Parts: sequence; structure tokens; C-alpha cells
Amino acid sequence: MTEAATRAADLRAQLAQHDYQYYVLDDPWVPDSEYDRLMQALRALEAAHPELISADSPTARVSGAVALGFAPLTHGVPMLSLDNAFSDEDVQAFDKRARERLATEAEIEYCAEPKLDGLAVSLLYQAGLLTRAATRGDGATGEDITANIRTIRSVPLRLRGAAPVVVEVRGEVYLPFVGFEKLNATAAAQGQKLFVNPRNAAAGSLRQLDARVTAARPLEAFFYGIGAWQGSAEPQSQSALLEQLRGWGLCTSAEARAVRGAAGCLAYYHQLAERRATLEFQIDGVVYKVNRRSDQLALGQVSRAPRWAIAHKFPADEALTILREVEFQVGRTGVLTPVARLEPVMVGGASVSNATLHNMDEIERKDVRCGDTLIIRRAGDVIPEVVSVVLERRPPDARKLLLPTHCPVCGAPVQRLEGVSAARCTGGFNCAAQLKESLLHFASRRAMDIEGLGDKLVEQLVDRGMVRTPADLYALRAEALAALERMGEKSAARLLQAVARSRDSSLPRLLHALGIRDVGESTALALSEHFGSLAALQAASLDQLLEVPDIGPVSAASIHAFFANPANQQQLERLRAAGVHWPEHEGRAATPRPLNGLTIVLTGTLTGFSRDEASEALQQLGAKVSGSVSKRTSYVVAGEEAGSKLARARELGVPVVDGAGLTLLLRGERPG
Ligand code: D41
Repeated sequence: MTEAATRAADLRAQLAQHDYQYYVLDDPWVPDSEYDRLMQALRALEAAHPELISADSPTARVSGAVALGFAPLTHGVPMLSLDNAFSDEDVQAFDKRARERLATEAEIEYCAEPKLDGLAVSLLYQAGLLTRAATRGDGATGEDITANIRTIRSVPLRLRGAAPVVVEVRGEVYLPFVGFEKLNATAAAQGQKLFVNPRNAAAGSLRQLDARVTAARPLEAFFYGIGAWQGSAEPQSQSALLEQLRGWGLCTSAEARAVRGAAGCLAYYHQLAERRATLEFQIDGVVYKVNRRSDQLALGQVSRAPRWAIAHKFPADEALTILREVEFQVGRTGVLTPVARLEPVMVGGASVSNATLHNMDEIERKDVRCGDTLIIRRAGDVIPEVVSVVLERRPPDARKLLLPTHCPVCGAPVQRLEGVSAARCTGGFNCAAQLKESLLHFASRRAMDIEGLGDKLVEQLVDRGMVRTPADLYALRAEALAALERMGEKSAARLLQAVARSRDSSLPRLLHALGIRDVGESTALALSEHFGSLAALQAASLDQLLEVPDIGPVSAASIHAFFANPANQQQLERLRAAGVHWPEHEGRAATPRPLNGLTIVLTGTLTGFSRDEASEALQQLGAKVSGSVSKRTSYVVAGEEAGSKLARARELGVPVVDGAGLTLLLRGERPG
């Protein structure tokens, strides 16, 4: 290394240490002036030697470039969601289920943590270097917010100590109360709109296309989980995991504790609830996690939530208001959902004018009538609900609510089966509401993935009678589409391309897209894995369906009834005739590999990585790493003192990249 390179590395190490002391440990070693002096020195050095600029330099936290949008990023391992508990009894029941599943009488040890009300994120570190960061999104795919996450000073650009080849760390980005108030004070002074709560402010700050704006917001993050992990042994408990995260220089909650049994969980909850107002950040509950990793694995998950963890929520905000009217919305499967139209009221920092009443049973049980005064509850960002009626305030003319006998959208008879809460419109695809929702579901990203088929377009296609079933989408013509509102020749052509692309489907996607009652994405996958082909599934008896993991009598009956229905058989035939095809299912789809097709040769001494680490990380992303340079080599990554391979690459005209190019590759991008 040159003298300048040594000096730069030394300055970076000092600055990283000071960031860690200041932002993570809250224990600065040096005054701000000393920190500024080191930063100035590094800036000057990098200005004089641009070749020394590196991705983990503290001078490179804020990118000057403004992004055009947020690209989707698929998580290496999906981010799970959490089930909720709202009472002590819910927590006891959770603990009992866990003990039953683990077949143990003994008390389970839990790791109890505050539930931060922030934004869940996943950070990818490759060979210790922060290469990508994404929002949680729908759990499978989030948005690329790498540039914004890099601006958070407590987030290390490089993990401390020995880091595994690949690790995804999961946590929550939040804005402490102090930062939130400062932000709103500034916004007020400039006559701008205020944020309703710290969570929204944090979300707004992260979703800035200009990372310089994010950098000016005092965001913090703390970490509690991992996704993909390669290259060393995983910690054997949640407590050990938190310890490991701390060891890498990541912030974790100082409030996390190991507790025993449901009683230990509840004691922790009530203790933290008492101190809630004294905390520096907003929390909306507590999370309990079965501490032992082997127990977590034994408990597994249902759908997208682990059976080994639960969020115990603090009581939500409530308010009083008057019910003006009840409207019935018709969903994709025809279910009529009563929606309360309310006098607008502030609940939990947001104005609420609608609340769900779930179904008729709920209305009858709560004896809700038009004109009543209701207690409305809003927990976090979920849809507000009606808690109860204030009977003392019922006006004499309060009107009883009746289930409509006919669908408010299509006029077909409404059916309410004995013993079932849900009432359904029997119109099927003849009901415009059901058809619109079915088309949106059919086209959704995790189903047939027809980009551009949004609600405005579906609205027009259905209202003009251009589409009567999903299969009709494949017969749409460019001229007719181009004539629609907000469409033109270009968008019509784009939509037709997306429709054409969706013909190339898979069995799990198709099954999900069909919108069979009780068949969501995970059931669609389970069915595909079990039966392998549509023909085998269609021929399955009820008993055979019950053999599929996680399928119970209710969903088995729904699936069986779906395939027995001639209209559905005809719909499948029409999809097939329209050229939609779904090969037989052969197990899980591989993780995305952005470097597929590239052949890379590593040579010389790489800074910050061993050649093995870099090679493994590149292969993980889909690249082939080769030992010799040929015409087919896509890139040669040349470190210090690269020799004959570099010469050979120059001879053959193969692109040569340096450390910065390697960083790009590790982010899944292609340099040059
Ligand atoms: O503080 C939180 N908000 C928090 C969220 C936490 N302390 N732990 C969490 N643990 C998980 C599992 C158990 C699934 C790893 C979570 C979340 N999940 C979570 N955050 C958003 C969705 C799920």
C-alpha cells in the first residue's frame, strides 16, 4: 500500500471507531472538533487521491445523486410478520401452544424486547461491507433504500470484527421523539405540513429520493434479527443473536431481557408499560421470542408469521364519534363487509371517518344502529374498528341495520349460510365489484404479475364490458385500449406486452391468481409442491387434499368445490387456449441472481476482502468466478500488484475494474 492509502485506512478506522462510540455506545471519546478535524483530513486526502475513495469511507455516507425512484429488492430470506396479542390471556395461550408443540412442561425462556414503532428494514452485508438495504415491503420484496440507510450514522458501513461472508440483518429504523419534535418545529416554521407521528416522519424521511434530505433527519436504527446468513455458525438463541449484532457494532435495544414463562413475559410487559412515557422513542408494545434457536426451528411458522414469536400490543387509542351511515362493500369473493361512515374524529393522531364493522354478526352482537355514538379504536396503522356503542347516548330515532337482500353493486341475491358470519353476493364474475377485485388480484405482482393493470384501468375495462372474466385480458386489442381514458398508444402497447409476458406463468402463481377461496400464496405453493401439476390437483379427492401440509377441512372443501364448478373449468380452459402456460412444478424458485451469466476473474490483493470471501459473495449473486482470463471473461477485478492476468485481460480487451467496481458488483450491479 502507498503511504496515502495507509493514512486513509487509518483515518477511516479512527472515524468508524468514533462513530461507534458516539452513535452506538453513546460514549464519545473525543470532542466534536477532533472528529471534524479527522474528517477534514480524510476529505483532503481523498480529494488529492480519488483512487482511494471507497464504499466504506465515512465521507461517502451521503450520495449527492438524486434517485429517480426506488428499485424493488428481493430479500434473500423473506421477512416474517408478527402475530399480535392484546391481552394477558392471549399471551398465556401463546405460551401454552408453544409448550404443547415443544411437548414440554417446563417453563420456556423468552427474550422480551420493546416493539419499536418504526419501519422494518433489512441490510445486506457481504464480507462485512454494507452493500444493500431494503424496506420490508410485503416481506418478500422491498424497496432499495441503500443510499438512505447509509446516511444513518449509527449504521456501520463495515461490520466490526470477523463478519460472515453474507449476512442480512433486520431491524427497525425510527425517529426519536426529540428528533421528531425538532423536525416538526422546522416544518411549522417553514409553513409546511406536520408529520402526525414519529413513525410517519421516519417513513417519510427514508422515502426521500434525495439522500441529502434523509441525512439531515436524525434517524436511528436498532436491530433484532437476521435473514440470510453464510460463512459461520448462527447464534443459538435470540439473546446470543443480539450479542452478536452488538459485537458487529450494530445498535440493539438496551431493554431486551431473557424472561421465564408467560408470567415473566407479563411482568416485563407491565413494567415497560409503566416506563413507556419515559422512553426516548415510540413503542407500541413488546415482542416475546422463544429464546432457544433449536426451539424456534422446532416451532416453525404458519404462513408468514413465526410460531415462536408474538407482539403484545399496548392498548390502542380510542375516541367517541357518531355513526352516520353503514355501507356494504363487496370484496373479491363476494363477501359483503359493512363499513361505518363516521363523523370525522381524531384517533391516535389521525383523522378517522371510516371504520370496519366486519360482518352482520358483529353488528348484531354490538347492537350498532345508525345515529349511535360509538367508541372507535385505532391500533398502529391498522383499519380503525368499532369497539362498542355508548347506549346512554342512543337517540330515539336510531335506526336498526339490516343486511341487504340483494347486492348493492349487481343486484344478485345475497346469501348468508347458517352458522357463517359472512354474507355473500352470489353474482360471481357478473358482479362488477367481484370482477374488478378478481382482476386486480389476478394481475397482482405475486399472482400473474401484469404490470400496469391498476384500478383505474380495471374500472374502465369492466364498466365498458371489455373484460368479463380474467381470460378476456388475453384478447384485449391495442386500438381499444388506446382509446381509454389516461391511456395512449404507448401505454396500450406496454400493457399488452405485460399481458403477453404473464402467459409464461407457474403453477403456484396461477393457483394464487385464480382466487380460490382460502387459497393464498402459501397454500398455492403447498398445493403445487404436493401435486406437481394442475391435472393431478384437479383430479384430487377431498381426502387427498387433506394430505397436503397446512390444509384443513375448510380449505380442502373450497378447493374441491372450485375445481368441480363447470364455470371454473371453462375459465381454466380459456386461459390455456389464450396461451397461458404453467410448467409442472419442480420445487422452490431460486433466489434472484443479478450477476447470472457473468464470468469474473479476481487477481491481485483486494482491499477489505480476502479473495475467497469476494469469490463466494460473487457466486452467491450468480456470477461464475474463474481462475483464468479468456475472451469470455466478463470482468477482471484487479487488486494491488495484479500481474499476468491483468496483462492478459488488457491483451484480450476484457473490461478491468478496481475495488470500486467490485463494490458495484457486490451490490448486484454491472460496472462500466
Ligand atoms: O421492535 C420491533 N418493531 C420488532 C419487530 C422486534 N423487536 N422484533 C421483531 N421480530 C420479528 C421476527 C420475530 C419475525 C424476526 C419485529 C418483527 N419481526 C417485525 N417487524 C415488522 C414485521 C415484523
